[in-house]
Amino acid sequence: MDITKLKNKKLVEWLQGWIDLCTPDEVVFCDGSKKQYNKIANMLVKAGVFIKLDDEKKPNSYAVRSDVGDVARVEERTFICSKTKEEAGPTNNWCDPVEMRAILCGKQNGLYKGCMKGRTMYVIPFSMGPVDSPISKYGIELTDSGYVVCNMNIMTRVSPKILERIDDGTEFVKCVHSVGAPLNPGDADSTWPCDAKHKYITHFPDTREILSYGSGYGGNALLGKKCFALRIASVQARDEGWLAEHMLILKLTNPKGSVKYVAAAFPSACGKTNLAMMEPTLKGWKVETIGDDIAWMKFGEDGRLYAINPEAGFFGVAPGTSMQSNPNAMRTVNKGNCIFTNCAITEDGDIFWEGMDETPDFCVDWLRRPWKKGSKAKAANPNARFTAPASQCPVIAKEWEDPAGVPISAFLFGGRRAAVVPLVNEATSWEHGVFLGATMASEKTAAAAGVVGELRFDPFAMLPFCGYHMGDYFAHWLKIGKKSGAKLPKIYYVNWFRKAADGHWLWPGFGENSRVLKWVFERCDDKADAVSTPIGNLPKDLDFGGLDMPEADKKELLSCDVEGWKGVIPEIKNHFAKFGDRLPKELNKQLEGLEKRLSK
Ligand code: O2Y
Ligand code: MN
Repeated sequence: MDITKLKNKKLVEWLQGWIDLCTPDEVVFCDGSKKQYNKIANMLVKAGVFIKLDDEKKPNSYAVRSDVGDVARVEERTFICSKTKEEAGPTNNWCDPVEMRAILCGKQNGLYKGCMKGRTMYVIPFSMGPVDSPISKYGIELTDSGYVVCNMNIMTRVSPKILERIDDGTEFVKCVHSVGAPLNPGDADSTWPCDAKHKYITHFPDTREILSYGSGYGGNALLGKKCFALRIASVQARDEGWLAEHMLILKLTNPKGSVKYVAAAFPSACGKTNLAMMEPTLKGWKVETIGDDIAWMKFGEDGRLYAINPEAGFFGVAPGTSMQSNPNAMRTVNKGNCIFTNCAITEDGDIFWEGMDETPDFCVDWLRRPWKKGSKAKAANPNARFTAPASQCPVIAKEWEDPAGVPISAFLFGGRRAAVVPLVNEATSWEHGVFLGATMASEKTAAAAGVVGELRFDPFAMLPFCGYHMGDYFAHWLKIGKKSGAKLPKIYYVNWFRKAADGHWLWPGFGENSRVLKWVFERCDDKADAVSTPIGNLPKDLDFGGLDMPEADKKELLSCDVEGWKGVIPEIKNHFAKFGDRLPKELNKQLEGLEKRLSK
């Protein structure tokens, strides 16, 4: 494929405009084929960017190390460029779209001007979600990073078919990415080119555009993920009446073979991938994975919300992942076909990170230094990642790519709370559930002993990912609940991280979380009892069978700490105040109701 074969004038103009501005030496259209992936990966190996791992340990897999100044998403350099600051709201960085375009695309000294000199521009046509699903959407990412091309091949569906559709007029999200490191003839290239001092991750919701400059890492550069599937998609979802959420999707099967689908929102680093691939300890119960990070949901004709996972791979946090914490993630990466970013490399050509089941005596750390067992320094960067095809997950549900999506029965919200918040709490209504989502929070620092730490609110786990005013986002959730004929999921707030006054964990977590899923499942069928409390419905009984736990701990996990909740109210008020008059009145009513019930 080349640009001369395209017939869509607008598409050609867009593409040619970027070629003219970025002046790459070459333009390559990506087709998602194994052949092209291998060709680019081999080229990256030759350039010293990719390190081929041992084919017995990790078949067809590569390690790559980033620049030390480019190891994570950069929220402070992430901008929503809506027409007005008010539209972006108090939780986003805003920049005037005209100003941002001048900084990035100015014909005289815009950052993109000549930024791909000496490099190849790759044109990646991709689908978020199964091709042809009514819930999926298309994008094209232009990038000068071979690393990004390989990762996008795993994380999204790349295909010439999508370019054909776009050429035929199907709408698409325009994504442009440059590492910001042009090369003059004779310049030596870096193994991780970037412009660490001038990063811009920018979103133009009105024109459905993403312009990313300076970083080659994860969420900053793989533009299908956080930039498109959450920030731009949340705006599309608002305008079109659906939901784009930072949620895992799991399939839960009970011992009788009956199935329900659950979607769950937790802030980053709260174990979403672990829950999505969990091995239940409860006999006869089964969890299978549909997605581990993002859910797009639309109403079906039956009034239920149907969810797809818009992604095709996992970009999982490596440190802490082990056969103990997430055996199915380990099995997924052990099948190979993965990219490991900022992990350590062992002497026998395998990968290592902190928390893995076995620690090698020696390895080379992510900063390329020799590393010895017992060293103080971390072998892997704390935000080291594996990029793995979802299809390789041993517990991937057979319907994970069903274009129709899966019907959601329950939403789970949660955060890390050492005190006050019970193990599970059921919302009494949709509005109450939206209140629970809007007040999602974790303690700022790891609170030790039953102490109420200062809270960091992360509504719906969307704080860094909502592409518009969060007050309007709450209103959108409330509007979804008012859709006529809607058969809405039930809503729950869970907390796996409660500690007792002496500092011990009250709940074992991991596979034992299946006990909470069982209660949720049975509540959805009206088959489990609950106790009404000021904060919501708590389990009358939970299946603790076979768990060696003090009765006092069980009681503490399942009771309403009235005094503790009274202490949280002022923090919720401060949090709500941020949204000014865009905070829906229903949420203030919920807060007043809670306050009244607590003081009865
Ligand atoms: O640091 C990054 O670029 C990745 S952040 C990320 C990756 C996968 C899933 N979730 C997240 C997140 O921050 O929520
Ligand atoms: Mn995430």
